[in-house]
Amino acid sequence: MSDKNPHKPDDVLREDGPADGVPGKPGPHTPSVAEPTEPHAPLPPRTDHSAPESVSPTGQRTGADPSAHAQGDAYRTTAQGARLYDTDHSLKAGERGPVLLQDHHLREKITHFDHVGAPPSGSWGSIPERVVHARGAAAHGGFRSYGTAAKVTKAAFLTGEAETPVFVRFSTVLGSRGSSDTVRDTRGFATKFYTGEGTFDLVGNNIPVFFIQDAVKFPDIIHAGKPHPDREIPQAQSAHDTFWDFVTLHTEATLPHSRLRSSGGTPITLWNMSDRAIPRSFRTMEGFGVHTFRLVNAEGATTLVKFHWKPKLGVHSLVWEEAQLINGMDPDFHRRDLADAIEAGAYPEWELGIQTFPDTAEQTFEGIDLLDPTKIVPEELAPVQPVGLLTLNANPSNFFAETEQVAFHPGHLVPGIDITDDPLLAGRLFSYLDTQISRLGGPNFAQLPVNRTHAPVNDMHRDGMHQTAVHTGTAPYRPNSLDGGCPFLAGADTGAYIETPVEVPTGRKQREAPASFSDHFSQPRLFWRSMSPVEREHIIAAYTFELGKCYEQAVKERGLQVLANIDPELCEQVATGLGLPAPEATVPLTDAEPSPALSQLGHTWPLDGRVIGIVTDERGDLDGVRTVRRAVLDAGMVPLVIAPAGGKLDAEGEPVQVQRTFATARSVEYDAVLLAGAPGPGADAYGARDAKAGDAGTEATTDPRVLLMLSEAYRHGKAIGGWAGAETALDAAGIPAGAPGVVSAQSGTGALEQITRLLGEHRVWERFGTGG
Ligand code: HDD
Repeated sequence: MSDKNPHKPDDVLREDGPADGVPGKPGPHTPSVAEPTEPHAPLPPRTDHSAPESVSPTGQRTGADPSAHAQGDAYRTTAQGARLYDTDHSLKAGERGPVLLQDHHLREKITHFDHVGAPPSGSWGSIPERVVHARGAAAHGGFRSYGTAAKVTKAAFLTGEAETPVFVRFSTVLGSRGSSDTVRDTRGFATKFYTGEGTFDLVGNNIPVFFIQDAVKFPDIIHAGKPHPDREIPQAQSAHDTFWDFVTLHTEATLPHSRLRSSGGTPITLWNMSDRAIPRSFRTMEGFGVHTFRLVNAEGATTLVKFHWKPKLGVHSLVWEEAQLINGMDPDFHRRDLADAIEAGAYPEWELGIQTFPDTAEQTFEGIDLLDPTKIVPEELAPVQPVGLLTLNANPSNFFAETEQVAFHPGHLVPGIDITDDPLLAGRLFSYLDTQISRLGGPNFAQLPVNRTHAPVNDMHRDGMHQTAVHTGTAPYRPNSLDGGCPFLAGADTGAYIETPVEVPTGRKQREAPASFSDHFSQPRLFWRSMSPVEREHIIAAYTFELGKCYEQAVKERGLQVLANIDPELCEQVATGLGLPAPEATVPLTDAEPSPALSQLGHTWPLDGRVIGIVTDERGDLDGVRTVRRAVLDAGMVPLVIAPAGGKLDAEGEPVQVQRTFATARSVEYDAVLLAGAPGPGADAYGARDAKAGDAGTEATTDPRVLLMLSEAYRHGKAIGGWAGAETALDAAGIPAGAPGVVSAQSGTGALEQITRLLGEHRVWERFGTGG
């Protein structure tokens, strides 16, 4: 891909010059390596930009409309023009205390953000799409507790035996509703438990750390990640200047003068550059509640916890080229995969687990700040204890009514589950309720079928847009005597939700983060050191790609500085790819003990649902194909027969149904590819038109689409095999005989047996440069 910005003339494709300045000379648009902190007049518009001009009633041009100059003065203000001294920290009762409702700037900033979800154009879907996590897919299912959590919580759905109905929505974060599934991004993993005590929502992600530490920064990170506001490019990508500009600024270490301690984009950015950000399937993702929650047991004792979802199928990712190909070939890849698996009865399952920590005044564990959502607690320090099993077993019957209208909210809590003073969680408690007001058209969204609680509702929320409940009585207030005092309040013994009366830390009312929030590098280093060589190779390639797609030199340089503070090897390799010098670290590098649980390699996973493509044509060993299909099905996997044309392959015996043709099949759909035995002359050509069986003098050439499938499968580390005569096609595809993960056998079952062993590790890791 060209490095050139098609929108900029050559002379502004500069390394160090501005868009509207002299090439080579710093000008007003040259970003600085550090965040500018001295107030100065706004930068002039770029030469290629112009704002709409106002026209007088008589048609005279009156110059640019001043309203086009919002964000056009040196000092940042509220919408009412009051100057701000801090827009990076919520107002708290003490440094580690709860966020205050009186923080009107926080509420103004988040409210404005919440209500900008874009209405999709077109006839389908006429409500604003979610401002983040717009693209998603969902399923119904059930959660069965193991009863093991009773020690730490009284929440009935975590302790009792009854199955709790659930609705789970998976999503990407940045892309709009029509974007592709397999982009590099964090994935949402939101679960609604319809418990008898009220609804509990666990609104998590597939990455256990977050971009920022304080919710007041959420509009900033999302504005930086979303398409550039001038041209609305790029869609659903983080590989662009504004994203990297933001995440590489604002680290205390690189900005010693800044009072901005809370930001911390570095940990999640590293996760996002790892294979975690391109999952193979929603079914093979872990999920995390991210924040530390507080559980309360029947005796009132409290425990701090982090929630984890562990997929039964194992954690499994795509490789980057595969993800990019899928974006074009099947943008609905993840959505389709989830729906197909459920329809086929291969119900995905996740175990819910908790890490537990003593609820101490410090709210730390082994020196790790539990209120900082950019930090994990390694599983080796606090093992994940299983508490129940989630099974997704039904697809929605109406995408709009269920997947689109479902409204999650971290404030949907049940007795036994309470929150902590994590400042990111505090802002979420406001945002999710607020955002539904415009997305779902008013305050009564809880009455939509998918959002209705399974517990009896007895509220006094009268009237309002889309009210469908018919409240009775004449006294919707408390206290009242006219309705006989009804409804009454419950107490601890009658199932009330009572907040834990924890001590509030003392201190001033302030906008500041605790000092521990400014450690942005020790955990990224821990993550890096926990990766296997092949995972490191993928991370290096991802950074090289993403920073390489940035146009601004200063952004690339700052990106390298952040990497130098994580690990010199990572920095050097990426710098080499960018053709830039590698800077030295500006912070001491810690010798963080690696956490093997963070690596996706080194495990053997179940084979359920793995897809095996079987390539054949009418001259192939169809008996062998039938036997292999049956064996694949018996092993709980999915066989897909691929042939030159659709229909049935008729030979003696039962006809073989073709499921994919050479025109519709691409390697990305399969976890492994098998070439059916080719018993006769020309059969190993797999459908090539010029290779009629037995044609003397005609050189049989394998169909180029089969060759492409094989070479892609090989590059992407997939198991490949064939039986009796298939070797010629492998050879034609340039796949060396005896290469790792390439098997050949006398019979189909022999080849399948070997392939199956390889699939347990998901991929043939030795194929990647560093050899796993
Ligand atoms: Fe959020 C949606 C996950 C921080 C504001 N978020 C949303 C969804 C998920 C998450 C999975 C999609 C829910 C669905 O499927 O409908 N968000 C997270 C996690 C976070 C997080 C794991 C940090 C630990 N979010 C976060 C902050 C804010 C928001 C700090 C704002 C202050 N999130 C929203 C939102 C959304 C949302 C604007 C968009 C649509 C919706 O809520 O219902 O309110």
